Amino acid sequence: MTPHSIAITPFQGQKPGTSGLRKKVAEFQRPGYLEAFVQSLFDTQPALRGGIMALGGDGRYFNREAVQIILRMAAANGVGRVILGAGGLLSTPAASAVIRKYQAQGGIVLSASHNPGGPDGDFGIKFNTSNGGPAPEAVTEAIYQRSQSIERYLTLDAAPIALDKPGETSLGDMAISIIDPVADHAALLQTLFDFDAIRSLLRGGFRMRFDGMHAVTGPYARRVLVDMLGAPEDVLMNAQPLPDFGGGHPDPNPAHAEELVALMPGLDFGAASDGDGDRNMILGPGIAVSPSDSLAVLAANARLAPGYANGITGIARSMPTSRAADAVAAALGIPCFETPTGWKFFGNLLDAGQITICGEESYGTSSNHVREKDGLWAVLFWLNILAKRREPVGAILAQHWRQYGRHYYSRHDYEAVDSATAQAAMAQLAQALPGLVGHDIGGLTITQADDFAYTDPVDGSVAKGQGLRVICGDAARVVARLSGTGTEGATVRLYFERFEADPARQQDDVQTTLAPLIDFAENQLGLRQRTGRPGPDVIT
Ligand code: VG1
Ligand code: CO
Repeated sequence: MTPHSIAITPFQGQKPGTSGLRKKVAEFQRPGYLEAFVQSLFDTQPALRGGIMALGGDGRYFNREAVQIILRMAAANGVGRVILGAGGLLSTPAASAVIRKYQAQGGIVLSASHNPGGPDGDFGIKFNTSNGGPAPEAVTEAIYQRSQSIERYLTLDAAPIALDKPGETSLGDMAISIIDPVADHAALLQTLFDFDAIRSLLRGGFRMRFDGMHAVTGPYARRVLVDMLGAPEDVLMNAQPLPDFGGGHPDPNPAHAEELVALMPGLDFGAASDGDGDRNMILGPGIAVSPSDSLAVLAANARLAPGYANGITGIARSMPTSRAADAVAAALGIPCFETPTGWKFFGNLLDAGQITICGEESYGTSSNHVREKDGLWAVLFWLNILAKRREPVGAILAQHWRQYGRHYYSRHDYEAVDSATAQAAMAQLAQALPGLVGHDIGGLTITQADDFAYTDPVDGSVAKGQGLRVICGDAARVVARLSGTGTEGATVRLYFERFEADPARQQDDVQTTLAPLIDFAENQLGLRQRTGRPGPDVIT
């Protein structure tokens, strides 16, 4: 099997966004499209030649075809060994764990995460580096630059390999180790949490459901919750991965997980994760835990879990994530870092040991056990806390707010807006920023208004244009930014945060509490008016 070279011309727009390259399936199916991007990756990542590469995806439509294409290309490009999840599956956190365990030089994860799948849905490809984390911007930029001048790709003529059974095989000179996609990740999680305590909680009449949303986490949840922790089979919902996610939107938030939300009055705990298993949603009866609060609660209770019994060194959160975590860090006397949106910005801080736990408002939390966000990790962490504290989710939150204050929080998304309209709205706010300081929002004085820029404290790299923010001291914030994961038009995200120290006012309605901030954003950006929509498409 000799590698051969196929001529191609570059495709426009192969620029990875917040998390990898995401496009409509039809775009990825264009002849040479996936190949052009993958060859750009091999051309710019010489360490993969002769090295080890992990490969797997979230099982969405086109996953299996893409795996075969990438295997042939990897062999032709001289990769030494591919570690492949059986069935072509690996959740994003599992891929991170696998890269680290097998000391791979990198890995490819096939996923468009929470974006819908199926023939008319989205597909995506992400590259993770040898630390197990999403490629930093310098790497994705190099891949993109290469894609703009690519003129050939390398492949082999070979029959598709059988993907589904673990074992050793090969393609040309390249070894392929097909592994159980769940085992390594499950074993890692077991080292972090008190499985005995969780087992006794689950056997003691505790009522929970885990919603896999027909995405990749189902098999992981089955192994950990049912096989290892002894939960009854019926804790699992939608646990069978399907190429179109059963027609659903594999985004674990109360808006998209209605089926689980509807069951909650009769349950003690509900959880869900997204397409590629890196997000998590946590519900208690009558309460949805905001992801920003979840990060803060995990940090405050970290010592209850064996993996964090010695405490945490620091916390990081993405800029739009509420400052609830900052309050915990201050109380613990540890640093709290504010990074741009996207997990790639946590990598250096984790590698340098400056943080142990990090999270985003978009239902992502994780720790230094991997270099990705980890949905099942967060669910187990909550179960560990519940097993030790034996209090309802709502009581844990109420106590947390009494101690640290409550950061009321909500995100409003205007999805698939015409790009020019979205740009104009953002430009209007950007222009207004310098004049806003000193004005007030509902009686709160604006102390700072800027476009967030970040200098990485470890390597000094700079990321600019990371979101417009209007800050009222510690009391409130309004943030606006454009999504970097959408595949249609532009999605505008508005983030609202309001601090409340008074326990008597910590159980109010979130949207009502945030109303002055929401009105301010409409005055500044005019999204309702510009789009003709009555309000945001999704409120979380
Ligand atoms: C969104 C979230 C961001 C997250 C990213 C990838 O990005 O806001 O916090 O890191 O998705 O998550 P954006 O640019 O659309 O706001 V996942 O689970 O979709 O890989
Ligand atoms: Co995801």
